[in-house]
Amino acid sequence: MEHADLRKRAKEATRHFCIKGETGDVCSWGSGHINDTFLVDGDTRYILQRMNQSIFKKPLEVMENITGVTTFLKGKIKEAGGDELRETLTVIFCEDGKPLYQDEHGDCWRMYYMIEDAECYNQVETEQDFYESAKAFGNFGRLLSDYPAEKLHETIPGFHDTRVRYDVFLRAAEADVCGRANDVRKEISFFADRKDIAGVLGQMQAEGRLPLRVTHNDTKLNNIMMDRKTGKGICVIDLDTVMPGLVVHDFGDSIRFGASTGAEDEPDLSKVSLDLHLFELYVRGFLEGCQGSLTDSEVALLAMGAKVMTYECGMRFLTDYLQGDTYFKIHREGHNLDRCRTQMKLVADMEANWQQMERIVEQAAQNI
Ligand code: ADP
Ligand code: GN1
Ligand code: MG
Repeated sequence: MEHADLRKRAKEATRHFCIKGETGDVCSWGSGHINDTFLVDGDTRYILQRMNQSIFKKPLEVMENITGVTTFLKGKIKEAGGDELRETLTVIFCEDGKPLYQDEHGDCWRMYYMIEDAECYNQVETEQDFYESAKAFGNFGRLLSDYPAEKLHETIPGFHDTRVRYDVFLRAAEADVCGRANDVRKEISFFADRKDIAGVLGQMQAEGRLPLRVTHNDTKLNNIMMDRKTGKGICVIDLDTVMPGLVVHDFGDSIRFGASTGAEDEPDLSKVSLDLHLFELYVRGFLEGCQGSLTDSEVALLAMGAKVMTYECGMRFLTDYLQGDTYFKIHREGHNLDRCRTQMKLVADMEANWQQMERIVEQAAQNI
């Protein structure tokens, strides 16, 4: 759809929410891969999103999760004397009392307060930021440790079931609906050769060696707002995939995105490698944020979480490339392939530095 059209529809959608004062311009915002995000200008600024309904099939259930979790977090934030309007998302309800507005095309829109005086990054700019983001993501999971998990809907079934992801990837390579498979044989083999990685964590969970917790499941650096004044991770955003999951996945997803020396979509692979110093900082920050709430097995599997999530994400990008770029937003030809290759480079780096990664985790755990 023409961008101007969508913006017009976004502006129309704002009218249905209970908002303060006059609103001004509505413009495209952020660099998420999934939803269409807009900034609504005015005395109070808002974030408006058209939810991606081909991915989130039950938008109301997503919003039930988000209102449940944010209400719960607000209670904890108030108890600790924090600012409940900045330290978690605030869902703005519609005039009919619903947490989303469905327009005449069937599209679902939702709105939050814009978190002001805060920034989110697509790449680490300062080490301190990364460390603070780790503390905040660790703390986010800890705060939700007594959230009633049975109330949560599974918004994307099997979201981090890496084994299932592997099967879907193989089928996509076989079906080859876009005729792209021949040009990416090397990439396909990379994931197939390492298929054992896909089963490790699921197996540990099945054996009861890794607990299911309420996790975020999408902990990349641009899903956390960093306070401009204090430099702290002030608000964890993008709560669409808060579901029962593994804490090592949350840890790992942050590493694959943030502990890389290059952007997730960097086409020049010579710029992409795993930065062990950033890895160490994140381990320390995350453990600090978790405040001793992790089991020994969880700590012992943090490095594995990083490898599995990087492998899984790379495979998802390749699957999407093979299927014709229908899932992740792309902004150029071959965008998903570039993303896949950065993840492959990182997995290879992790393999090469495996013992060091494990040692870093061990030492950080001893010093906490
Ligand atoms: P997606 O699922 O597409 O990644 P997000 O919910 O992460 O969507 O939003 C996309 C981007 O919009 C974020 O990376 C961030 O830059 C911005 N954003 C989202 N919600 C807020 C908010 N409440 N305040 C400020 N910025 C936000
Ligand atoms: C998507 O929504 P966003 O852009 O924060 C994706 C994540 C991937 C990530 C890769 C719901 O995250 O799982 O790891 O892209 N979210 C969904 O950058 O699929
Ligand atoms: Mg996001």
